[in-house]
Amino acid sequence: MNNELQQRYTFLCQLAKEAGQLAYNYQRKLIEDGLTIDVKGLQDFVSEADKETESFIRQQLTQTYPQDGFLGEESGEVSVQHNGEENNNTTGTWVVDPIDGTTNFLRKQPMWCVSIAYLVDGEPVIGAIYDPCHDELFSARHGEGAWLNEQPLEVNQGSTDMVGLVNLGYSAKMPLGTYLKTMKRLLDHGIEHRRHGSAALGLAHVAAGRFDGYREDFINAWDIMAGVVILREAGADVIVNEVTGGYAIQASVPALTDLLKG
Ligand code: LIP
Repeated sequence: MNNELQQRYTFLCQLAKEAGQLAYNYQRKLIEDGLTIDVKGLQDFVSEADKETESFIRQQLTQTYPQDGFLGEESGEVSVQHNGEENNNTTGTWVVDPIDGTTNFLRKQPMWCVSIAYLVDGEPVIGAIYDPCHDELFSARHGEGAWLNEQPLEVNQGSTDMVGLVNLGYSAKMPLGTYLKTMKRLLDHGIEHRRHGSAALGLAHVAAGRFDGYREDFINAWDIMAGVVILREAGADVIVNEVTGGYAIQASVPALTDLLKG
């Protein structure tokens, strides 16, 4: 990995943990005093925690890497340099979900995380997903492996009869019938599923061998890009397709790829 990317990776891992701690403190505030919450749509919420955490991440990134682009769930595409000038020659783009699993966060549950990826020519080359509730940092550098804190990450290497647990994601922007067919196909083959409401964490857990696959048929770039590079480096089959307005993603141990795809 070139030195510039290595520096970004080191910076990214520290930033993900700092942003996660900030968001965690907001969840403590939520539990004690409450937070301002806006409704973006059906089962789609945003709070001051999301906005302030993303603002912190954006400020750190644009200050340190003013030549890079930025895409965040709450502030959208920002390609303006730190000094306010238009930034037309970015070397790469940071893609950020400040709190993935927002509904869980707002219901004072632990299944949420910070997800930050750096893309070059549209492909994630470094990524970090931090779960502050469990102090787990999932990270990866393209071609250099994936880690959970200091330990190398690898998908479940169990024999095929040990492959049997999948994490599914669902949003109202995808056909319900497809989701139900996927569930039925898995159950017909004795494969159990869970649904946690955080795509980034679900993807990270596949990389850690805690699940054998993840599938969601409509998702946003900021939910998945860090997970994609982490999963690729952990040995998963990763299928990302562009759909109208977003992406469809599937990641799995090779033994499950065809069944999960359907
Ligand atoms: C969430 C995703 C989840 C999806 C939800 C939502 P958010 O992201 O992680 O997989 O099913 O609809 O998009 O909104 O919590 O950042």
